[in-house]
Amino acid sequence: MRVSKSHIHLTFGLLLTTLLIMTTVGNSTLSYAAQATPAATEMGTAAAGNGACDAAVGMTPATPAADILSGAATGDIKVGVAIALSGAAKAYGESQRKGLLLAQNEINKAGGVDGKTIALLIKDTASDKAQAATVFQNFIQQDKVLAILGPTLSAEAAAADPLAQQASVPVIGMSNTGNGITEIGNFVFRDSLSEADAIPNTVAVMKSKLNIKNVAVMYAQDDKFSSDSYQVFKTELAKNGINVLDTEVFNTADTAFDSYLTKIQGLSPAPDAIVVTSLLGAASKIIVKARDLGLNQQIIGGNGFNTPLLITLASKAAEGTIFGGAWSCSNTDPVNTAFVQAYIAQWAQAPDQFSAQAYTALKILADAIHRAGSATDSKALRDALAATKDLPTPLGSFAFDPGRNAKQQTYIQMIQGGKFVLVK
Ligand code: 1QQ
Repeated sequence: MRVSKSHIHLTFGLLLTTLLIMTTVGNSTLSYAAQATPAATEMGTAAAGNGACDAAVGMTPATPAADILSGAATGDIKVGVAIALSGAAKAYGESQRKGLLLAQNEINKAGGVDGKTIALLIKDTASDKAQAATVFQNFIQQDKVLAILGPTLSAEAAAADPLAQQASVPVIGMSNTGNGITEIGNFVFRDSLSEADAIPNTVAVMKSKLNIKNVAVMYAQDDKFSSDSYQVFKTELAKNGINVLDTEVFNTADTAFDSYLTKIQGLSPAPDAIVVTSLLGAASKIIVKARDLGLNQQIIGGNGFNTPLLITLASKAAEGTIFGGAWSCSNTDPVNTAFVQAYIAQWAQAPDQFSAQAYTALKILADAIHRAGSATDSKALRDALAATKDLPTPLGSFAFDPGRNAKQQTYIQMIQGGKFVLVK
């Protein structure tokens, strides 16, 4: 269910779910929405787009067809793609790669941009700042790309984007949600919704729908996205009068979370929820360990949770987890439905937010190259990107705001019955 005027009124099913969550969380019994099943269908799983995604759950991902891979780096317009295909952000990077290849295939099969095909030069940033900077440097100096898509992590963007800015090469971040990204300069854009925009909506749901009063917070201090998200949560929780009983700080590569969670388990009063901001690996380990230890509070996450791999990794322990994001498979807008179906047909796998944002980024770029009237003038391209307007995409009708950020609605989702279900 999207946050749109037509859906402002809560349906009976959603109300029922909300009441169940409120009751169970309020009583601190085993809750995290396991009992909310009656509303699952009502909450969007029956919608066309989501139906297609749900049907793809359990499919064995396809071996990429030769035609989509072999020609990826061949074409008239060189676009650098700097994504994490190894390291802590690998899961997101893989989705981005698939979304981009799909978009490239569609654009080139339809004749390219004004007759010129797009070449994607895909390089692995390894989830590493220094490597991301090196990849950018090579794209700019050796490959002389027209534009760069990526890098995957905000931490990488903080290190690499200044190089593109200096060289006047436009960059579109496809997953950077941390603070200060587009402030790097006027050649830096992002089509990913910032956590500063998404988290206030998540906290509003925590307060008004889940009746959460006290929380424990856990965040990875060594990753920009994770620590920026923590700051946003901290501010928003305070604004909404939600008490932070305890804050536990860890590192992205940590694998043992017993001591942090045992400390949280000993808190009095007990927190109503645990807020976790980190990338997928640590997040899934925390969720599994929390349930192992018998902690039954609702777990609230952020952008790092926006992949069905969380369900694969944490399995049943992931049930009831809530997080905000910029895209939903259940959005039945025709452009999104077409994307979902094309993605599943290509990859035998459901898309996620990261693939949708990557697919959209290449469509935004192609549209801007066309409007710039040049496939070589990077300044004209920058201006055309800034003027992007009313572009139909899986993320909705797209435009950058004056600060070159994405402005769109937040979808709050919960894992329920092994699926992503909209809670608002
Ligand atoms: C960022 C993120 C990550 C969680 C996803 C790639 O949002 O680093 O900004």
